[in-house]
Amino acid sequence: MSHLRGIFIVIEGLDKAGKSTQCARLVANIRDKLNKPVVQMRFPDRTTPTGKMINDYLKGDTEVDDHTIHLLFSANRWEAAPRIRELLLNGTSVVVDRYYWSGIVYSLAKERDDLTFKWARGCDIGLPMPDRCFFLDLDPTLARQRGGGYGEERYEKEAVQLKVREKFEFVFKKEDHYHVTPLNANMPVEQMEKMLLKWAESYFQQATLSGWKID
Ligand code: DGP
Ligand code: NA
Ligand code: NA
Repeated sequence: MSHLRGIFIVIEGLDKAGKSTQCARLVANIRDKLNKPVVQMRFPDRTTPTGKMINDYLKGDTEVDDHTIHLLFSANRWEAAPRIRELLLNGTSVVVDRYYWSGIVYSLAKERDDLTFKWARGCDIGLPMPDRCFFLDLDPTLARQRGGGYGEERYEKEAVQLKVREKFEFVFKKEDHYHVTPLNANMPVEQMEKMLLKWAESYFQQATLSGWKID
């Protein structure tokens, strides 16, 4: 008897690129159209103790040193890693809204000489690797115009978003490019939804337990 492990999908992008919508729809489609068990997660998970500290920082209620907050975001992912592994091994797929790529780029956007790519990447080495990361790419000028503009949180400013986008491009060129598929997020929601579902469907078709491992 063989059973397939779940697939691990990450959706990355700038603020307001449509990640949350696409995650929710992909999860519903995997469950209802492909009839596979699936769980949706997001980082930062603001419900845990590290998540509460991160939330206070994002709201501007606290000031936290740049390295320290980077480590907290990373810890917020690490504390979920055993659950992600367990779900995948038990055959449940996992769709995640943001992952370590966000971790790197939001820190690199601060442009500190002592906060390097190597340091930022290092903290998340060893986390479960997704089968695929979809990067919903959207010009920050267009993103800003979406649904009421940016909110009030720390990074939700056009100048920051432009920097973050530049850093995403830099990071995807640098490493893990084979895990990442950039998608132009300036397309109708339904079209993007269909593309992601199609990808998941064909991935399930190709997959066999023997060919899959978690690294
Ligand atoms: P979200 O809940 O997806 O809107 O994310 C909240 C904000 O936190 C968003 O501006 C992106 C930022 N963010 C997400 N992950 C990380 C991370 O690992 N490090 C840093 N510095 N910022 C992050
Ligand atoms: Na946000
Ligand atoms: Na979001």
